This record gives sequence, structure tokens and C-alpha cells, in this order.
Amino acid sequence: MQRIFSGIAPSGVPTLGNYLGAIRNWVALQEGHACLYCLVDLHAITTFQDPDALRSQTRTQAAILLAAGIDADRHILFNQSAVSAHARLAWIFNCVARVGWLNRMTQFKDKAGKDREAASAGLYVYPTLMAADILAYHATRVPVGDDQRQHLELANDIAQKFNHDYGVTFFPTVEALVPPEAARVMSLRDGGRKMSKSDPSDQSRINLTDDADAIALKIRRARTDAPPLPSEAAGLEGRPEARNLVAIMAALSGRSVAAVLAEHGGQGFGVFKEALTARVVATVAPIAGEAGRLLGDPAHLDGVLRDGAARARAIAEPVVREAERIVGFLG
Ligand code: AQP
Repeated sequence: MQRIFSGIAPSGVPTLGNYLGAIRNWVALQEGHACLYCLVDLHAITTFQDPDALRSQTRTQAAILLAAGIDADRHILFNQSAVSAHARLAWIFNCVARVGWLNRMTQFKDKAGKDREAASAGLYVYPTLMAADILAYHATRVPVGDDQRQHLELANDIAQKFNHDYGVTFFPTVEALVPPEAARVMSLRDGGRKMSKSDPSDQSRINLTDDADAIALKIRRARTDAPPLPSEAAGLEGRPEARNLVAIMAALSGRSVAAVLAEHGGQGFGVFKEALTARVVATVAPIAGEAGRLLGDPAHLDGVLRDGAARARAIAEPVVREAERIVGFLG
């Protein structure tokens, strides 16, 4: 059975973007794969996190993933810092990856913003830690949103260079599993930026803990242009906000953008936004409700993560020990 690894940073409450780009896919892939799903708290601190908020966000994410349908008995759900193999392999990969490779990572440029000198060194080497997350388990399939595609190519470059430099065939090739529709959900306030859980504006995103009223308000206020929806996908050219709302509708209703426009083309945004709100609420409200219930018992959530970490460690330890032996550490 192929092994899947994927992670989400507890740097805020997961969004509809995380759900459509990743979490929904994670749930589906549980059939037929051995899955590891990781709350990547080492990644989260690449931008400053208040320690109490980080603890609480980690539990909230665990609750949301369980509520969304992750089965922590049959698969593994854990937080990254509990398995030291990730950080050890990441250091080796920092020494394999080239600075020129990291310089090409567009997510660093986006996240560091204008003042790159002030970004943490951790943010810069984020992709080498991500490569370690995956390869510490010899995982071969990685369900991610479109924004992470470049990082997975880098993971393959690192694995190949490691194998080449040390004359081994130790690390496998990894494959990105990117969903076709709404692989990149954009901000509700700016169709040129991706929806992000750490965006300072709460109005830019749907949180997976939002209630129906909050969702309705955010969608009503979502930025759009004036013309009605076109009847064909070509008419969305140059209209990023309209395209985003249509893509979200398509992803949530399991249809193509063309099929959504065949139904809603010609409608004004007032009418379309109401239909979209109903779809979003139908998806998010059950998750938010169940996550709220699970958060009532934090000791149980901590136990689920502890148990997951023990099972993750049992897989990663021998792999990373072998990588350490290959590079020449005495151990
Ligand atoms: N807007 C998005 N559309 C589609 N997929 C997305 N993902 C994130 N945002 C979108 C996917 O969610 C998974 C987990 O992401 P992450 O938490 O590891 O990091 P991220 O990509 O940096 O997500 P955020 O929400 O933007 O977090 P912050 O604000 O902390 O940086 C990944 O598979 C990602 O592709």
C-alpha cells in the first residue's frame, strides 16, 4: 500500500482554501493508502506565533481534521515537533539543497513580502523541512494544493541529489496529488492573493470554525466586479474575483467551472452569492459543529496526537537513522 504524507501548519484556523486544496482530498485518500497527516508546528513558527495561541491552534486543527473525517485509528494524526526525526533529516537536507534552489521558491517571496532581510531563516529553509517531513517516511504521494507544487519539485531535487552524492538509491520520488477544481482558492478581498489562514483580514477567508451568519456576511462582502456572471469560462478572463467564487462553487458541488456557468451564467452576484453561501454553509457548518464538540475535551485530543506521534516515530526513526549512517554520522 502506498504511503501518503501531508501537513498543515497550525498558524491559524484552517480555511476553506485548506479544505478544498488539501483536507477534503486527505479524507478521500484514506481508502487504499496508509496515511500520515501532520500538524506542522515546526513550520508554523517560521513566522512568530504566540505560544498559547500555537497550543490552542494545534488542538483546533486536530479537532477540525477529525471532524472533517480523518480516521486517527486507521491512519496517523500527530504534531511534527513530537517526532525529532523531522528536524534531524531537515538539517541533512539543508546541507544537500543549494541556495540557488531555495532562491527560486515563490512562496518564500510571497510570505517574506517586501522586507526579505527581516524574514526568519526558518522561513527560507521551510521547503527543506517539508522535504524531510515527507521523505522521513519514504512517502511517495503527497496531497497538496497547487501552491505547494514547487516545494514538491524541490523535494525531488533534494532526494535525487542525496542519492547521487552518496551513491545510494535510498530516497524515493514523490508525487504531488493536486485536486483539479479550486486547487488554489483565492482571498475574498483580493482575487490575486491566495486565501490564507494567517491573512490579517478575517474577511479575506472562510474559517472552518465560522458559523452560518459569519459565512453569509463574508460572502456578501466578498469583492466582485459589476457585470453579471458570464455563460462560458472564457468570460472569466481578467475577472479574478468572479473566477474565484465560481471555482469555489464548482469544487463544492463537484462540477466543472463550465457546468456552474451553464447554470448561473447571466446571474448578478447578489443571487449567485446566496447560492454559494448555501453550499459553503452545508460543508463548513457540520465540521465546525463537530470540532467544537471535540474541543470540549482537550485531554482526549492531546491523547490522539500523542498516540499518533508514537506510531509516526516508529516509522521515521529507522529511516532517518539510516540517512544519518549514510552521511557518515557515528550514531
Ligand atoms: N488558498 C488555498 N487554496 C488551496 N489550497 C490551499 N492550501 C493552503 N492554502 C490554500 C493547502 O493547504 C495545505 C496546508 O497548508 P499549510 O497550512 O501547510 O500552509 P499554507 O499553504 O501556507 O497555508 P495557509 O493557509 O496560507 O497558511 P499560512 O497563512 O499559515 O501561510 C497545503 O496542502 C496547501 O497547499
